[in-house]
Amino acid sequence: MKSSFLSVAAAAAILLFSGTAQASELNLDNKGFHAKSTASAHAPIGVMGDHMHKTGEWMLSYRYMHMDMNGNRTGTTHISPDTIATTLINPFAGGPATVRVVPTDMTMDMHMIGGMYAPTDWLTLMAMGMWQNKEMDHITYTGMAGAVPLGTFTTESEGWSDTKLTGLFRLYQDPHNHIHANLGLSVPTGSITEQAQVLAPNNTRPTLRMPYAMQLGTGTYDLLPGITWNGNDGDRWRWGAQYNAEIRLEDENDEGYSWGNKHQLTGWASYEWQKWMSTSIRLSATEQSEIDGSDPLITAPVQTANPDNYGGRTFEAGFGANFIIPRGPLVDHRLAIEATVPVHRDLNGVQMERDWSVMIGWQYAF
Ligand SMILES: [Cu+2]
Repeated sequence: MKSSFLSVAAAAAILLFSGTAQASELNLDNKGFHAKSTASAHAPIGVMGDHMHKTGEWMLSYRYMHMDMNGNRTGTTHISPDTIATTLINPFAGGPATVRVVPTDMTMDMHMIGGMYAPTDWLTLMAMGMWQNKEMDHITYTGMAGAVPLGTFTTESEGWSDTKLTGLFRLYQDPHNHIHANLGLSVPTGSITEQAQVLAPNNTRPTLRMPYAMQLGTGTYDLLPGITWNGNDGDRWRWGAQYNAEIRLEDENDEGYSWGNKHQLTGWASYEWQKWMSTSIRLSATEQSEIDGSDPLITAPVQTANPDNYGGRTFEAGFGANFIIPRGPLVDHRLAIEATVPVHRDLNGVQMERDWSVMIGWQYAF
């Protein structure tokens, strides 16, 4: 993992420096560029609520994200399925002493549809809905103990997630800096009662409520506070930083638990090769607490059923590119892509680990 991250970073650096020379030699910037904005006016596509709009301006957006998780870790170290099945305590009374089902792979696909509108210069309103699909592969071990595999199975959940309504409030602006506050509310429109058929250690196939990780929403109203700073050198470089959080506004949802509060700090820099194209590097640090409380229907002997096996600290690096269509019938349409890889993970308990994700997006302001 470490070596692949370094090679991605090296490739990005080479791209960055070789492009600097080319762009200044060719100086194609102003030829046929008719768009109202430039590529690097927006942050990397993975940053939400990064920019505001002018009075009366609307924006529509669509983002697609794919996330891939493979294998498990405890804290910062890798742990094998056999070790988990023979050593990780199953906390639920009446079951086996250790967990007997271990997740091995998970994918998430998210489709995010957003709208923005600025009723006045100091306020931009933003709404975002999300449809998601989650799939998790598991290995089931035979009986109450030992490391003999019984078989594998996959669970899937799909549907709308929670809906986010946010206001962006301009706090400060000069030619080189823009600062705004983000204040949002997450409305619990995502289901938290999704079920799936599983392969149990006694070789039966019951249908059970899926563990927390496979549910589609948080089940609670959540506050989404944040602050965003965008800076630029008046030429080709831009940078920014954002703090954002998810704070649960209720002690527990209808099923008896709440997700841990989440805090994220991210910073990025971008370089505009041409007015229609920029590339970016981003770092982000995320901290989330474990789940508080529990759903009494989630008691299977699997690590994901234990609320303590949630949350932790992760550092990720992102490499992105922004494009704006400079002329023609699709002038002003934006396209962007960003890939992220983990740099450091320190997870609570035993959890699947996030390996990489990629987001592509389309945005259009009018
Ligand atoms: Cu916008």
